[in-house]
Amino acid sequence: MSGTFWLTAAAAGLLLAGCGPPAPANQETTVRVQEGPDTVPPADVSHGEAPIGGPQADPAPVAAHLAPAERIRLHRIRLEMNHTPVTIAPDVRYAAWTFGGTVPGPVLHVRQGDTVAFTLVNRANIPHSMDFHAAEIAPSKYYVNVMPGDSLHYRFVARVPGAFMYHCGTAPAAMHIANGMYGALIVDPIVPRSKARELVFVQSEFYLTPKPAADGTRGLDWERLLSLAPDHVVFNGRAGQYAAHPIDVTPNELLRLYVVNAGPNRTSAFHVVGGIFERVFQDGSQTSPLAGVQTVDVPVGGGSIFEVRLREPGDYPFVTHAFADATKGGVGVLRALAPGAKPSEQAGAMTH
Ligand SMILES: [Cu+2]
Repeated sequence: MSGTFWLTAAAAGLLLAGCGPPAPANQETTVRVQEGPDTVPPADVSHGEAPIGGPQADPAPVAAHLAPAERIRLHRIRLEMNHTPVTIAPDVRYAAWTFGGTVPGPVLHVRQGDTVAFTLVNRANIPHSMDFHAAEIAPSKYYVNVMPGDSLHYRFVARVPGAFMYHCGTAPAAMHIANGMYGALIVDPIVPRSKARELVFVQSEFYLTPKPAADGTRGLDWERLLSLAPDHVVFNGRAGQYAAHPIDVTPNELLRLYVVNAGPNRTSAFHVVGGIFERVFQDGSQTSPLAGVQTVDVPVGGGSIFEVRLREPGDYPFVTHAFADATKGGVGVLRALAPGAKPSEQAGAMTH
């Protein structure tokens, strides 16, 4: 929708009550209302900041379901860094810097006490690096620049359970993160958590150059980044993708949402509309979860674990309740299906 929005006299009279006498109901006058988001007909569902159920042409959504951790104690993980275009919103391609060719990078999943034997390979044309928030090692030894064509290997023990960010730490880190170099590493506790449907959401922002490059991609606008003015705020790399493709769940089943906020700038005020979190494990905290809470901030560079049950069939948006950011794409939908209902397109079952 563009330009102005025209209202009949009767509807305009309702909107403009107090601004002068409304036109008679039978008079076919129109009132020009200044363009703005409040002139767009609202979605039927509360917090419907993005259309629910997108057109078929929408790109396939990124996987949200967390695969179980492999039952091994030594995880050999190799990530290649390269620069490649990715889709961040319908019809928006971004010239991203990536771990493994996707934004976010792959979700990594281990158990407390496991060793990660990590190899980083730089296929890009500038230096990059890797900083695991789940590791307790000396940055001066391991979070160092890897030159183009070079590689780096190090190990760490994932001693603390939780939802952790990983990212490139090469300066300026805000640029490397804003360009897409981040992901989530989930560490399960030694005593397994209770059975649940587990989903991972990495929130982040994109700051776009005003015009596309010759190849049609947009790049990073550094001034917009410094002004904290993102064009898109996304879960798992694409604006509103889980509103366009809701994630099917079952009423009353335990949902466990691992939310990592990569930023680089905006706090996530994470909230599920129509739900109250039974427990929230903030960052690596296992011993004293919050209970019975509605919205919990996930700081930039942090990750928390949210447990919630949706009590009846229906669509439940999840958002950052900082609503400018939800409007920019930080919104998705959990669809609690009545028993026997036909499943939606399964967003969580698909991959990049
Ligand atoms: Cu980098």
